[in-house]
Amino acid sequence: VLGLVTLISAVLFSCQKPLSELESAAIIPLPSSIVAGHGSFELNSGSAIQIIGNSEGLQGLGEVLASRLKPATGFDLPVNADGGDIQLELLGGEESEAYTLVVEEDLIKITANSEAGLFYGIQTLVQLFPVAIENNSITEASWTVPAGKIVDQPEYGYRGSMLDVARHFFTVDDVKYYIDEMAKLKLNSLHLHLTDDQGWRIEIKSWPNLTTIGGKSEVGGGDGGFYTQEDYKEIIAYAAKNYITVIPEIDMPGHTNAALASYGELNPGVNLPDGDFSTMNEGEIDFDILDGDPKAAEIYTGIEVGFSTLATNKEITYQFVEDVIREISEMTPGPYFHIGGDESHVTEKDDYIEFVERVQKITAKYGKTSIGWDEIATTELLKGNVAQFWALAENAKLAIEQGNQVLMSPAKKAYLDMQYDSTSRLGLHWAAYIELDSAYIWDPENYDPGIKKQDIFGIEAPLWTETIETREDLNYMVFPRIAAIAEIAWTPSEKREWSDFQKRIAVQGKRWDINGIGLYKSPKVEW
Ligand code: TNX
Repeated sequence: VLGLVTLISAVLFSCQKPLSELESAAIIPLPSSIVAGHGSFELNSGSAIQIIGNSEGLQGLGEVLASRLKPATGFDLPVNADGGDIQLELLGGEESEAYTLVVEEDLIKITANSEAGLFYGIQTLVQLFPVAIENNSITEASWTVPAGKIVDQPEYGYRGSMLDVARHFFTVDDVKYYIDEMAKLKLNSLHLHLTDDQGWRIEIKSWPNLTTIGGKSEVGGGDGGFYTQEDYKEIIAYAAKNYITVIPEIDMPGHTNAALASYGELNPGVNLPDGDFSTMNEGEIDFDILDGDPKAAEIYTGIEVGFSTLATNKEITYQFVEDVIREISEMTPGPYFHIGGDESHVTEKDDYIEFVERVQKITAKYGKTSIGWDEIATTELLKGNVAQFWALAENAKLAIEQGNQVLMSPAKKAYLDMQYDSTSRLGLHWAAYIELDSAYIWDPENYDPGIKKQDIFGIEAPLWTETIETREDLNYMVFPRIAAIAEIAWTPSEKREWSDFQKRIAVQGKRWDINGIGLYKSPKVEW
């Protein structure tokens, strides 16, 4: 009997193609489950993309895939409702970002319960083609995809990166470029740090000086710049097509010199009358009796932090804050508004608390959940609001004690502006030098004993731009580390292994090279 079984399985086995290399494919972030099949699928000029299911975005998703495959292959893959050897199927069922990708010899099928899931399946599929798929002109190659099955879903629902467009301004095109690269790594949240001491970057119709004055400076004395409301909406729409939510940040009450330079009345303690000013409302003060209105601050182009504050005890300040939050919230479909709150070193503690508590109520009034840097946890947080851990675990713990969650951006690991080592041509190093292995080897749920898995809202890698002026600079700081952070946010910790990531990131580096991204070639990788 045993002989017969062996014989039968030998016969069956000999009919099959060898096991594919799907399990060692260079997918970043690494999927939760990969099982190799036999043989491979080959894309050809007769291939077609079939969309199955009911949703407005399906056609667009088909086109996303077709346009990713076209430049290198030259194939004009049609997107059809019937017939096609690459199928995208939207299933009914509970909303999630999960997807399943099955590759057989004559069929590729991606299924998901949401458009976002299909979008992530598409990103994985593109990574399964030879790296030459990234070429921008027609390339002779056999466009094969290893057979097998991938079942995948993210570990964290918020997977983000922050771009500081305040210290140096980045154009709408730069931001779109950043969105494209984030999307390929399955990041879903773009936090825009829109204001700081050195510049105000978003048009506010009711306070026009913010951009006519505050928008025209940046670190080092350059011209700065700002987004019109139309520009901002364009960024939001572009992000949405990439299943990315934009989180606008107005940093306050500190980091506000650009606003204070635009409007004198927002400044505290300048030309104020004697007496108990803090109990007076703006309307009750007759500035005419003073020797002039409060003076606007000077434009600031240095990189020191912690010297500025809004006048937290003037009603005009809250009118200002409310106008800004209202105008931005009305343009922002995403549920979050980032209120900053970091390094307010010249705001009295009590004033800080009162201010942050009041501002949280204003964002709630406009339907948004507040996120703020970890210092906001020293105030009473509204339910559901999020503290972004960057420096102090004590603050993260204060948030957790209040029943709020923490967005993990520990500066020692997740800050994309930290230098790789002492020879890095850009960046700061106040928190740490962060080589690629250091950016990869950490676990959010074990980072601090006081922060448990259930306390973690998500993971975000901020890029501060004091030393970053151009897209080239940005590329050097962001790539490859953003891939490490994306994998920490997507892949369960027990699946992550540095030696395996080292191999996959080398292949990813080839893709970035083809796309002209001048990444940092870390000596920790054999590129
Ligand atoms: C600290 S991180 C800051 C930023 C700087 C950054 C530079 C945080 C909430 N505040 O204002 O740009 O360090 O690494």
